[in-house]
Amino acid sequence: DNCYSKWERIEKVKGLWIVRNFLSSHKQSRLLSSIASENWFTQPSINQSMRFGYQNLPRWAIKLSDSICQSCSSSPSPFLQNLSMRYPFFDQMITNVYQPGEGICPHVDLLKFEDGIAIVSLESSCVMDFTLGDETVPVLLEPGSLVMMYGEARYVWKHEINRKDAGFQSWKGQLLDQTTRTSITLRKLC
Ligand code: AKG
Repeated sequence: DNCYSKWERIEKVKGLWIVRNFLSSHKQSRLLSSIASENWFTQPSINQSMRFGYQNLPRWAIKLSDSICQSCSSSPSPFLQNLSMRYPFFDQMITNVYQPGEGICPHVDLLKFEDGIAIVSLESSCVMDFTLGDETVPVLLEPGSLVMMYGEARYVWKHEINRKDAGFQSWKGQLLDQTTRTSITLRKLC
């Protein structure tokens, strides 16, 4: 099906796009089961799993990568259309599990990764802040959403998730109900 209309450009941050309903709730559950069956997160001290190399990606990550690629090919962004011809599309994956109150400090992704980075969000909604100088652009990441970053969004703006304030985050004046959040970040090594 054509995902064209689902792509939303975050105007203030050049190169930042989101597909809010990228994964149906059924697909989100299936993905969470696949992640659970990897047995990566059996101890509370382990909250991240990384895979390097296309061959080392789990089957579900390859399927996810394929569907992101397909969606990019029919996106309104010429950059993403062109990116969809890259092969492999992604060859590195990080799955992160964040407990309430946990986030990630402001950063620009390492230069060893090519342009064109995907983040798929599962479970708890959160706000990701994009910052450049004294400007901050908050973006709500709902479960099942896909974010694509390239160009300025990837190389110039920092991104962060700050859930530290006593575990609270708000969006448009509403407190977000914070639970565990799982994310899958897909990238390609240079
Ligand atoms: C990173 O791993 O560099 C991230 O920014 C992860 C973001 C996320 O978990 O949503």
